[in-house]
Amino acid sequence: MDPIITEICANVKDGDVNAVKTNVQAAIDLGIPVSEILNEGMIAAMADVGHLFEEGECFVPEMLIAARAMQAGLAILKPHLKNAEVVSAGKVAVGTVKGDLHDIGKNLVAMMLEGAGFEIIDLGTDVPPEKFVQAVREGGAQIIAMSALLTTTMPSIKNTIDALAAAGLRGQVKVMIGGAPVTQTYANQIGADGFAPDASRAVATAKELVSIHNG
Ligand code: B1M
Repeated sequence: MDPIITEICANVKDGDVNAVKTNVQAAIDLGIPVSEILNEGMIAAMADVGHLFEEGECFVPEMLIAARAMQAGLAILKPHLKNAEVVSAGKVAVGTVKGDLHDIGKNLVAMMLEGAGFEIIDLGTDVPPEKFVQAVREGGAQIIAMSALLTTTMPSIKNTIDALAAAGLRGQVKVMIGGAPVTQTYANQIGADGFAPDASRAVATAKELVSIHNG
């Protein structure tokens, strides 16, 4: 691994925003693939922070500081996440479900989808089912993309699917889900149309769902 990637990983863990910005830009300038900077540098750092948290060796403030550094790096990577391939337009409402404040994965999914040509309605975090319903009814979203990072907020995904059904909209929107504790099995159980384990596969899933949606 290029030493700069190891450095970016350490910078994110330390929450050193300036060093992350400088080193991510330097890595891009060196021609290191964006996927390597993202996966082996930045996402790996957040995984480490998560392990430290589990072991009681770091706490919520440290997680927040690392998250802020990660977001700073993502802002620099964003223009480079664009996919050259042009896809048919689709409108996706993206949000982290009710009760859940984690937004890095959701932002990454939104960026990758945007880069792949999708129109994004970003509903933010802690999104109640009725806001997703509104995004379909008034915003014309063809896909609802829900992220959940906590086992305790996974039921909010199912509640949102139920709310779409209760509003009579389930037949006109595709639902895709993801986030660390979410699995394909869970997606099948609750009647979601698609699942993706990471942001790049979220693009493939959204493309598939749009083509089904458009018949
Ligand atoms: Co939180 N947190 N956190 N946290 N946090 C986790 C998720 C945790 C696993 C840490 C741990 O214990 N190891 C744990 C959850 C345990 C569980 O439920 N099983 C946890 C906990 C417990 C908590 C609190 C309850 C802590 C507390 O207060 N006691 C609290 C809850 C607050 C709330 O939401 N109500 C909390 C708070 C926070 C912070 C606010 C401090 C901060 C979030 C800041 C922010 O997001 N702006 C934070 C962080 C940073 C984390 C960890 C360390 C990192 C998360 C992250 O950003 N990962 C996390 C540990 C971990 O994940 N290893 C942890 C990087 C990101 C790129 O990955 O979001 O998984 P991820 O997204 C991936 C894929 O999952 C996928 O694509 C992305 C990669 O390509 N993906 C999708 C995501 N959404 C998708 C949607 C799709 C498709 C793919 O389609 C729609």
